[in-house]
Amino acid sequence: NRPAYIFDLDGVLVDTAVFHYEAWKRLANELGFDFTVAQNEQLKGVSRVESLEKILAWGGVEKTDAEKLELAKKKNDWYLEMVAKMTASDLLPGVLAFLEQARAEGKKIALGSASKNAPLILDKTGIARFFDAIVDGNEVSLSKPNPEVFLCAARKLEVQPADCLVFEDAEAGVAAAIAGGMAVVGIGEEGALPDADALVANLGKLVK
Ligand code: B16
Ligand code: MG
Repeated sequence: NRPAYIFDLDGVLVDTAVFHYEAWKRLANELGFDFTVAQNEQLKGVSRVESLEKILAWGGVEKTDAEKLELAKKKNDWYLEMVAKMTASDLLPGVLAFLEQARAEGKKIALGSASKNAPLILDKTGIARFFDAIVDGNEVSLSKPNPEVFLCAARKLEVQPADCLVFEDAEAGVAAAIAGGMAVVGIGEEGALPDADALVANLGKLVK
């Protein structure tokens, strides 16, 4: 029963993970290799640059910083083509109802995402209006599991970490919330995210 909620974006509010996966896979394939679905799990909640570094390492490919910048842009352009088609129907089950419930209960609401495209996605899916504060990859450079993104959200909401409940789908995100001294609800299949305080399949399960 905490007064502030902090939501991760990808995997909690929307399923942009599939778009990220498709775009990264296309890039890897172009470079002449592939990676597994299990490896892809390690990219969740991780920034664009760090994701690219991991993928290049898996493929045993070396690139200069300038080339990396170009590759990251290429991936992001493909990703944005998919994001451009998003609407409210791309929200994960129960998201709208849960955000409405949280508002009605007077919760302070923030976004804590690693994505630089977060504002665009909130806009396309029509949920920007629910957020009192937004912290995304444009202002935080330390990737989850570093707690910076969530601590910054708490500061913007003017609450203490102990007042916050984080909703996260990624291992790195759950670790970030714990490191920040916050409680965390994991979003995932049974058995996933063992370190989370609770686990639900989606936010709809928390609608009263
Ligand atoms: P962008 P989240 C994360 O979003 C994604 O899970 C991760 O796969 C992605 O690389 C990262 O955002 C950066 O996204 O390329 O749009 O800046 O889960 O922290 O909301
Ligand atoms: Mg996520």
